[in-house]
Amino acid sequence: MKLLLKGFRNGLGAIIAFVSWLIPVSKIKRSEDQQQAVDKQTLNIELYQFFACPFCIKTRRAIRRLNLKIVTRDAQNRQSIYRAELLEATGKTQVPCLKITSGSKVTWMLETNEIIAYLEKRFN
Ligand SMILES: N[C@@H](CCC(=O)N[C@@H](CS)C(=O)NCC(=O)O)C(=O)O
Repeated sequence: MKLLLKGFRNGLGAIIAFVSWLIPVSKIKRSEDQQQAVDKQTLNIELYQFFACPFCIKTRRAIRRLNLKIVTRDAQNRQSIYRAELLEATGKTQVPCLKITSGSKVTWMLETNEIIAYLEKRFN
């Protein structure tokens, strides 16, 4: 039963991911210099996520709209080192989670709305 529910959730998530991919996003346009500066900053940001999670899909759409090159890390696969990292850092495997590295300081940010608000404030 649990396995069936999990399969249904993942299937539904995959459909949402596909539909979201089909719906175009209107991306923010920047000058080449501005975009390069933003790209440099986003080298220090990673999104820990599941491919078919609706919260992650919403976050990825915001990232696309903000025209950010943020690398995604798969935290779904039980063997994934990123899942282990996430668990060690936050005490849970909740996604999406944004990892922000600033020098030696690392911040792990949970909650979709908080992540999107942070990215919009920093890069809008
Ligand atoms: N309140 C959270 C909810 C996120 C959430 O429920 N994520 C699910 C995946 S869709 C999750 O992380 N499940 C795995 C877990 O909690 O270990 C948000 O808005 O980001």
